Amino acid sequence: MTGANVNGVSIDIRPLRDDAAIGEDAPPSITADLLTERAAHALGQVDDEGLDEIRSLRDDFARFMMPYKFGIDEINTKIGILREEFNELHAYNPIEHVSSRLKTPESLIEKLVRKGCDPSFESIRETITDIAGVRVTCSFVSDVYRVFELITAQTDIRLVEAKDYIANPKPNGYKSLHAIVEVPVFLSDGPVPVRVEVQLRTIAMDFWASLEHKIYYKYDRSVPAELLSGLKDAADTAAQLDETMERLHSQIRGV
Ligand code: 0O2
Repeated sequence: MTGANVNGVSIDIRPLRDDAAIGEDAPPSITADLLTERAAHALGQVDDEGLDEIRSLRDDFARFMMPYKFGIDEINTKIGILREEFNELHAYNPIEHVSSRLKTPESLIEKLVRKGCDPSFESIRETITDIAGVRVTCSFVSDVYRVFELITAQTDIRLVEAKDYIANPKPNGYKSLHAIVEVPVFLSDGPVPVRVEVQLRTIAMDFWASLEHKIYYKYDRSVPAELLSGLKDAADTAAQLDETMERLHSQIRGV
């Protein structure tokens, strides 16, 4: 077997780097470029029934993930409204930057394994609370708490859990305020409560967390002690900067 149709996509099953066989005029498809020889061989063993199962699993997964995307849309709309209102009516805006992401299948599987979670959709829904994530970056620590209050006080939002890593930083120095919220998403057959993790932090905390995240993955979670201690120092410096900025901000505003 040299070709297959998986999930409606034509797959050219030829070993990796078999450039001569692919030829310059080969039509675009998920070709040998993307498949290792082993993966190509494994795919070649899948019969029609197997392909149907793969297709059905793909559809179930897409159906499972879809509400999370809509949950992100709902939270982004809420934050966008707050942001616009502050811009229009107030002298300054507490929200500097907003980003969002759906957890990748790889990251989801890694977390399932790490948490020893049963691989059923029901238990994934219960255990993995950051499949949908929205990150809000604020200028000052007081803004972080203010935006948290404004979001969680909305009547259609249910606060499932708050993790205050600003008051109680993680041992590595990580600071952020996490709100796991449930927001209703209105699908054609009715409303579905969807969990979204909203991470709120200052610019300094965000700067630190992005670097730490990169280092953590670069060293595959076994970060050398020297770097860990450097990161902890940097977290302390970031915290001092936040304190100073907050003080100056209060002075300017005459608080
Ligand atoms: P990604 O790549 O951002 O999706 P946990 O057991 O801590 O992994 P849990 O119980 O969901 O999971 O805890 P928590 O504390 O709410 O962590 C969820 C997310 O917060 C993480 O998702 C990170 O985005 C962020 N986070 C938590 N701790 C740290 C940290 O020490 N450093 C950085 N940079 N980010 C952190 P993921 O799935 O780990 O990663």
